[in-house]
Amino acid sequence: MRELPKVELHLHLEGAAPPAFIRGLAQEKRIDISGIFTEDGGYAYRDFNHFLEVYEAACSVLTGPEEFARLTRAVLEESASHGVVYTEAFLSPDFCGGADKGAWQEYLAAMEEAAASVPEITLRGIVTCIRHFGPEQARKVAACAADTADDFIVGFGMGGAEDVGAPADYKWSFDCAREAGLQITTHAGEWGGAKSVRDSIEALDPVRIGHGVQAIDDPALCDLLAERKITLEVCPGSNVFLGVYPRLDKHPIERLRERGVKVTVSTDDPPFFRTTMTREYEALARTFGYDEAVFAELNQTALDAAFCDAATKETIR
Ligand code: ES4
Ligand code: ZN
Repeated sequence: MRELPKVELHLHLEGAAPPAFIRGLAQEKRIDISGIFTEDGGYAYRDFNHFLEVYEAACSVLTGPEEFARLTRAVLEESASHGVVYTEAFLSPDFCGGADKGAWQEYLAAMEEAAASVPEITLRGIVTCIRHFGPEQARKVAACAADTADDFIVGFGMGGAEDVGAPADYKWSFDCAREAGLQITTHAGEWGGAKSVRDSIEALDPVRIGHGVQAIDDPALCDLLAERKITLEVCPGSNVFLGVYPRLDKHPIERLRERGVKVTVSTDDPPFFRTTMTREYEALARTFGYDEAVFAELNQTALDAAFCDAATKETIR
């Protein structure tokens, strides 16, 4: 399972930071974030909102472009070791100099150069705003995204607390990014129900949705997703770890697939959820009987929905 070539579309770069890497940087910089670690060296948090706080604390040791270059190398080497050949990572100007355009360009250059040093895997970036930082900050993030749209920065998205504000509050940012040529995804239907997916589609017109799994509760919405071929970036391990579903056998990934919804598999924030792409595949094989043919289909769906250009896709196929 580990060797099987994999395409991953939903990975938060900072959220993929190995805890030992973050702890090492904290020691180097004499920043005390010892409270965010468990005794066995993992990340410690109680629930999703606390996760977002711990996530920010971990990011506080990523103080400059060089730290992000080191992070990028560490994350890509780990992904490549699980057979991932192509990955799209959410990159956050908010954690890279506070969504200042000049700073963002420097951080981005460092990440892109670092990615080129790991040739076993192709990385593309999705600039992401953070919903609970508010619409005004999101506009600054969108400006950074629009400013750096190219062959590497291929998308724009939104993560963070799904219960803060409404998708429509972020419409200006998404339109700005789209006009710059970026493709659109947004987190929805992880916590906010099927309504959150519907509202996001109406307000932001995404071609992909991060999670989106709660759409299963609204059959007409599933039909709409299938019809429009809106691809879901499903993160089963993340959903089970955070308690969106009590166990993988209750997770709707297979029911969505049966209904004709385009689904793909990703890890979200692997060390936070104690997962890897290998573990995701093993768990899906065990629980739903997924075999090589199903994994080939999931990877083809992911490649079809990837935001990179056609020539890049050819090098992955
Ligand atoms: C997230 Cl803002 C952010 N970062 C990492 N993982 C996330 N999941 C949802 N929002
Ligand atoms: Zn996510």
